[in-house]
Amino acid sequence: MILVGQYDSPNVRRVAVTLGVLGFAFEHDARSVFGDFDSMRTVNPLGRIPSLILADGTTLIDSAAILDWLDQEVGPARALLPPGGASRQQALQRLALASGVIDKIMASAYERLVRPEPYRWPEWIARCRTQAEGGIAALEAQSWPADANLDQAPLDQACITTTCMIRYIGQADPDLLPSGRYPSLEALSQRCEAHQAFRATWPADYAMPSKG
Ligand SMILES: N[C@@H](CCC(=O)N[C@@H](CS)C(=O)NCC(=O)O)C(=O)O
Repeated sequence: MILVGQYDSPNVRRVAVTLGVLGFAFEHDARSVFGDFDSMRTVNPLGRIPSLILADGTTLIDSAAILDWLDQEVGPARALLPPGGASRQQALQRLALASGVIDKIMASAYERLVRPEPYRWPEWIARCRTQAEGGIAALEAQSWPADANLDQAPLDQACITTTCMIRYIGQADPDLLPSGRYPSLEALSQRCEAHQAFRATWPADYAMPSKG
């Protein structure tokens, strides 16, 4: 299968990490969603990333739909979302928070970086950043697994997506993550980023910042 999209996208990255955690072999098509827009639209009619092209030629779009397909493929015993009950509800709420933060950080980043300067709307950027901060604080208040050796412990989708969210904020709007403000999320990120499936998505020249 082929994963389309670059790893600076948190939605692509969470799919790549999930593929790695679940042991799927895949090729990476790193064409750019902005630079290769016309060719991207031949993969996904929406011209967005990620897409996952399956061996039979079927193309799946949307990270949540792709993650759901991967969970279905491996079955309930290995799925990264719990199959039901309170643990599923909790995981879905964490995913809603993390995905919501990603959406708001992305909206404000596009407003700052993509929209031509004369048309930028500072109040909208401020609103998006306030919404993102609400979601980050709510995620910080959750209790996260304390197992230091994630290579020995299963990673769930809430941990994967939240860690991809943290990395994305660090790239797109680092002022929202001052060191020490969110200690639980910092610890989660440190633990998960050390996992091989996360490391495989780092750029070759990337050095993970040390804690503190
Ligand atoms: N709900 C979609 C959102 C995908 C999304 O926001 N992709 C971004 C990159 S992370 C993108 O394609 N942006 C370009 C655009 O929307 O034009 C998913 O989870 O896959």
